[in-house]
Amino acid sequence: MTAQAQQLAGPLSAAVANLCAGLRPQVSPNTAAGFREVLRRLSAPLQVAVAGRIKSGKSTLVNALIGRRVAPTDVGECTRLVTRFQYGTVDRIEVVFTDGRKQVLPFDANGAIPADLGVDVGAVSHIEAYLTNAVLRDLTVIDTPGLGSLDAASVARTEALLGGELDPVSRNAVAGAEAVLYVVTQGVRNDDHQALAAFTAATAGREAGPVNAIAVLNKADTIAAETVEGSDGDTWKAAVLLAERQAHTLKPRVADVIPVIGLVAESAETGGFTSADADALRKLAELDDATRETMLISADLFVTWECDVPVGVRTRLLEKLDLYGIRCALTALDAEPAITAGALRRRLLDSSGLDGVRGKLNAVFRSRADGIKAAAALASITALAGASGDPNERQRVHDAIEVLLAKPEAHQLRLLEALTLVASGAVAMPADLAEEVLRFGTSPDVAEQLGLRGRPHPELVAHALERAGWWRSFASFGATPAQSRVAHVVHRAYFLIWQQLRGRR
Ligand SMILES: Nc1nc2c(ncn2[C@@H]2O[C@H](COP(=O)(O)OP(=O)(O)OP(=O)(O)O)[C@@H](O)[C@H]2O)c(=O)[nH]1
Ligand SMILES: [Mg+2]
Repeated sequence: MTAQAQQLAGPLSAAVANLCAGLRPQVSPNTAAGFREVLRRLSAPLQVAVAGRIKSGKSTLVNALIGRRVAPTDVGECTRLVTRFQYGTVDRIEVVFTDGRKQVLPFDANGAIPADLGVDVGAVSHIEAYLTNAVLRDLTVIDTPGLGSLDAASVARTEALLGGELDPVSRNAVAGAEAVLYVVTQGVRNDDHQALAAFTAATAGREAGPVNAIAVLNKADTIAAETVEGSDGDTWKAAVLLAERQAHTLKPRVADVIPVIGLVAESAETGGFTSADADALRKLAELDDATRETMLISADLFVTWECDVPVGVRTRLLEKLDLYGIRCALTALDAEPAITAGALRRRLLDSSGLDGVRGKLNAVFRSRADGIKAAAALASITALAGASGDPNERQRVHDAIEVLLAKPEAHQLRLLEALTLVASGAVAMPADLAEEVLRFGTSPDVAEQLGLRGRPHPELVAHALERAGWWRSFASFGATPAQSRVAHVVHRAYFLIWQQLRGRR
């Protein structure tokens, strides 16, 4: 128990682990087996699924985040399988079959998962990749096949893996994702219900919301700036504007939408961008302006136009950076002709927006891993008890959870639950109140949670107290029972902020 307790993400996970361990002797063997799985998962790193439409660049982004080109992109059988990237002390790939068998696989010559596995893919449940990369120490990244693909089998596999406790196979095999990084491209418009449906499928029934879901607007380099009003023809500015608009559509199902160029990020972060590439770019930067401009008009012209840099080298540059990345590199070289290959790589990384994605992952997932894991575990426990078919067992588990949630130290857990209820629409709230509640999920910064960023301290204190009072009376007089439950939690949240702020000065 102590070894396990050390790996728990924090006090909330520990409280739920205790609950789970305490209930285990009181439930049926089946439910107890499920609880054991919940306990095991509580002490593992946060599980983040990367989900989205087919060919939206999920695997490319996974590689960029891990810092290693290990997930196959574009072609191969693996793009139809779920792959879990988790921390290990030795690099190793395992194919897990639906009957539970496992088979170790060699990496291919480039250190990636081979495009062809050499096994019967129909019998494969998923792939486990254990890597020594430090990023994975506190985050397990799950690459998923594109949703919206015609291949119903891979969709079913993904849903089974991400969703579920109730599926007897995955109950024992793999646990579901606790958070989602949802990859969208320019295609998502205000009225794109299909995208939202795909999103719901990606989270496979588990409630997703601002607490455990982030979206990225990927392939930002391919956005036609002239189609985005206010962009002044600047691609990145267009991406930022578009991401804001998509956030408007997707919130509060996601905490935010962040623009990124996964391809450039991957090349810059995984060693894909080499000093030979930098040399080739240097040569291109020295071409006369007219030639350069012509070559940058299209990928076709870039490769076929007469110039000193060999066609093969240009094709490679295009594969690694696409035209936008090449343009960024040439601009950097114009400004600083003697720039080193390393510094050029850094510039490309900066232009990719990956730092923004990492920042969001930290702010939304890493800093709240304890709460997210604890909430997911509670949901699993509830689902397991519900599936047992025994009303007494269900009641016992329900009561135990209520006792846990009533404890003061479980406040953060109740707040996460309230956020998800409001975000998903399960508890209806007037728009202004919903927005106020959801602000608690947007940032760990107290002033921002109050909606008063940059305001003087006394104003924050007064506001927290005023809102605490308001929500308490709303809980008692103005609300439906479901709203009232949320309102009590919000009142408490304001009260705790008030206490904390008052103590500070
Ligand atoms: N221009 C551009 N191309 C990208 C970007 N990200 C990925 N791609 C390309 O898009 C194609 C698909 O990328 P993948 O990473 O395989 O996409 P995926 O979503 O994993 O695809 P499936 O797993 O088959 O659904 C590849 O050719 C990538 O090189 C990007 O930011 N910009
Ligand atoms: Mg893929």
